[in-house]
Amino acid sequence: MKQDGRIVADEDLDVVVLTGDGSANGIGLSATSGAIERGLDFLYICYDNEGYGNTGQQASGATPHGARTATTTGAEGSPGEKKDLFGIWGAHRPAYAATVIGSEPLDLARKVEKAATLRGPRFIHALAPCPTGWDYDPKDTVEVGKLAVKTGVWPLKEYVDGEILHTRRPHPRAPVEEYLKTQGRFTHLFEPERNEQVLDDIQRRVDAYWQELEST
Ligand SMILES: Cc1ncc(C[n+]2csc(CCOP(=O)(O)OP(=O)(O)O)c2C)c(N)n1
Ligand SMILES: [Mg+2]
Repeated sequence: MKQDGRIVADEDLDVVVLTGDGSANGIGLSATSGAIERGLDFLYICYDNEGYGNTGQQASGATPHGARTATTTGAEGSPGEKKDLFGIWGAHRPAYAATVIGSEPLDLARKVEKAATLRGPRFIHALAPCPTGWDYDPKDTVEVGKLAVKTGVWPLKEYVDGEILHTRRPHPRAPVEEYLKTQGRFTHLFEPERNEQVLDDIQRRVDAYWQELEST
């Protein structure tokens, strides 16, 4: 646009990408990787409702283990693991990356403000509880978000100058069941009988994340 004279050369343009998890983890990932690699100046915000929502909540690369989606309908739910998109961004050494959630608005605001002051590829990854896709009453959105943080399922952190800093450390950590039980997409793990195997798998992975962090 500058070359064509459609904007003046010194115009301050902020490029903001707003995208879902299906696009960020799958459809658009290679293009995004190329943009980070080239050091382009953009703020990339992913609102992550853990599935291809617009087309009917099919499983995406962000769908957590055990969740029921339109394409993972069996007794065990989704067999895969949620992709570590924050880690994928971190591996590119971006200018900044952070995870946020709407139920922690001060943490969210601080990180977005920080991202806005920097230049280069910057990533904000928002877990976005989704009443339709996750099957819960919209009035519980803040509570579901708070439980994602309290149980350690959604770590709040940022990547600055090659280092990862956690901005909240849930202590004591609530059992993941408290979070899972709020959502219809996990009902099959509790009814007609408890699926101890999958529940243990989910808890173990969350425990492993925080234990590794505490040992470093
Ligand atoms: C390249 C491409 N493939 C498929 C689609 C069809 N499509 C439109 S919306 C959508 C779901 C996107 O999911 P996500 O990025 O997670 O956003 P959400 O709808 O969950 O907010 C898909 C697959 C598309 N628009 N473009
Ligand atoms: Mg989505």
